[in-house]
Amino acid sequence: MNVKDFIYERVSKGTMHMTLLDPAKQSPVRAAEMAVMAQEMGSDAIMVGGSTDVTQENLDATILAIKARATLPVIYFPSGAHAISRHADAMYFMSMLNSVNVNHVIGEQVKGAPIVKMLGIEPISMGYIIVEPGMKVGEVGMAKPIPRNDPQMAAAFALAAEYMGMSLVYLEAGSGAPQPVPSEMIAAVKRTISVPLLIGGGIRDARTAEQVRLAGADVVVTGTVVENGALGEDLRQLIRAAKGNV
Ligand code: 1GP
Repeated sequence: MNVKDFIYERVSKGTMHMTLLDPAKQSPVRAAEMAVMAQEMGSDAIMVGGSTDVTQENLDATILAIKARATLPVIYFPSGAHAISRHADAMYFMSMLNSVNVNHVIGEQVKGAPIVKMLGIEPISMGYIIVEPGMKVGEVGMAKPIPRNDPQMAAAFALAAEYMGMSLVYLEAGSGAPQPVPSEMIAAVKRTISVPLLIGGGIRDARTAEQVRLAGADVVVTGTVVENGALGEDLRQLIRAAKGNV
């Protein structure tokens, strides 16, 4: 089964949890340990990516190390066409829809598409929408973040993504955001679209993960909480809350 079908089937049964690992933030060996731990604690897939300092070398090495030890699907979450790994099970083929820089909307994608085809990686189309505060990814991507008090604007962006044929929509508050995407915004987007909705940024505890799930997330994404070494019982509780089997 390809990874897109896996995601679609899995979200039809309930909310998923995905663990994001940034290849620039730890050694490949450590990333693999974190992936194994996340898998044991119930995470459903590993995303690999980061806004800065991802190179072909650290990307390949990290994905290979993870795949040698974990059995979860590994999905590349790119920040551009400068690094693309043939070792990933799939990659998000994504457009930052609210960037003011056309390079992040379609430029990197034009550079990357022939490489993805040549390497035979499964592309999963995704509309990527930055919500305030946006953090590093909003800055690097030159996003005009969706105001936190404007759920209708988020819903309109998400619906445009679906109408353009994108298979997934990702609302991103930015890694390390003080608060996640607001629940009212998640709910408004969920009511509007029919493709799976990913929510990430600022989800660090079980209570927040549960709020995000109850608001309508199909996939809850966490990164920092694993990077910070919270690999014990707290992570298990967070993943349970994200998936609803608390
Ligand atoms: C990145 O939003 C995710 O796309 C991860 O955010 O690091 O805050 O979990 P955190």
